[in-house]
Amino acid sequence: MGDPNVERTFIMIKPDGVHRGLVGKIIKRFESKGFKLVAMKFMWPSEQLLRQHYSDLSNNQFFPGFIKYMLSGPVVPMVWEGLDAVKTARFLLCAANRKDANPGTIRGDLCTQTEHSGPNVIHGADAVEAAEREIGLWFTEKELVTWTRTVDTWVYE
Ligand code: IDP
Ligand code: MG
Repeated sequence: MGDPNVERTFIMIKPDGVHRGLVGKIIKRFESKGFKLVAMKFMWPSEQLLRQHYSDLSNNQFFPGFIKYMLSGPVVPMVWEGLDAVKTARFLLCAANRKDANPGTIRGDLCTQTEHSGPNVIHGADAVEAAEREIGLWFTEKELVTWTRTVDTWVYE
């Protein structure tokens, strides 16, 4: 186990989050939680990249519709670093299915309809290994910025 303070997670604002103008609000949640931004892009992903990213879902009946949704606009892939970043980010997101997402969480507050779990604003890696794989898919090593927040010298002794 590495130092949990430097765990990294992969987060992506999905097309509905971008179309609905929720980018700033979502980024704010991670900043407020004390996470440090390591990388971020604004891009319209290729179908190939999305199929690679979501390869474990490809046998599901909903997959073709899901890919169409994910191709419906640009997305904001990001890497955030912090204490237990993967697990903590999943708590901030909450359940994929909107009716199970608690108020106060990103999905609970921002997802609108409740009958299925399609457009749900945000993706978050569900394990450390998944985060590493996903970071490698969306970012080059050079795009991951190593920096120290000046505030950290006050927060962490
Ligand atoms: P997660 O995003 O919380 O990790 P997963 O079950 O891993 O949830 O599913 C990945 C994504 O696939 C979901 O966020 C959602 O956008 C989509 N998805 C999952 N189940 C369904 C479904 O039954 N219909 C449509 N889309 C689905
Ligand atoms: Mg998942």
